[in-house]
Amino acid sequence: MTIYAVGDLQGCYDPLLRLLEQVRFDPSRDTLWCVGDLVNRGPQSLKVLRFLKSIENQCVTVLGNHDIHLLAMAYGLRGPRPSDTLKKVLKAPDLQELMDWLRHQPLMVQDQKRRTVMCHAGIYPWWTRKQALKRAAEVEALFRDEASCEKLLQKIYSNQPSKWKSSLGKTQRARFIINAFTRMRFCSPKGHLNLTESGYAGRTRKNRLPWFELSHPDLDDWRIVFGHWSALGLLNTPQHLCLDTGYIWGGDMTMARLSKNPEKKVKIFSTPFG
Ligand SMILES: [Mn+2]
Repeated sequence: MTIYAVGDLQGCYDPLLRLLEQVRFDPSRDTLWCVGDLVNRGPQSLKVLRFLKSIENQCVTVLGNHDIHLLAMAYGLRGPRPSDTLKKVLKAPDLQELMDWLRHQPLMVQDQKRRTVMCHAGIYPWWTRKQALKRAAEVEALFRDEASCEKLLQKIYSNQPSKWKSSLGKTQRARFIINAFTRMRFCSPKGHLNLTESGYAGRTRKNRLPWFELSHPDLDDWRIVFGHWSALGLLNTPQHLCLDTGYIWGGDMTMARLSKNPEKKVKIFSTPFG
């Protein structure tokens, strides 16, 4: 089995198809991993969702902040933002099925053989791999139950708490877990998330480091596949693979063939904007 991982699709279906053709993706043999943010900003969110749902047994995706925004809109809990392009999805006759599929997607996945994990934004540096998986599962269970999903979506839109403590109350805990997995970019050396900055230039500031520059207790010989941070460009090291190359901003869309051995570099494929 070959695993191909693709960066943020953001409602862009055509370049996804071009990449699948380029790698000769064969659903009987291969699996597609998506780093999340399947929808929004681009013009083809509905097509992307229908396509991924149609290959759901060959597709592993994690939830991104835009996917969660769409869920909140579908439940009528959030209004549109000026840059949203989700109207077609929200009016689709199969909206309910698509949203049911979406809220069953995880926040984090792992492939033990390849020693590879995937999430949308990153893994909070103060969590071990096992803790991260457990905390992801905690929120995934809430999303999978329709009533608790709706309740949770009403309460997650805040940047607080900025720091993890195991003593956090239920809602604060869920909110932090979602923010870390789907929105994190910078973190302070003491563990505070900075959720307001998205650039990359100021990376050397003392109190604001990219999350992946802070060491993880037990992920040294694992690879973390993620997206969400187009300003980074392609990041391809043995430990970190960021596939968000900002297609929606005129960059490439990027796909990687994940090597069986995480120490080996992955093979990168890309298709230009347009
Ligand atoms: Mn994102």
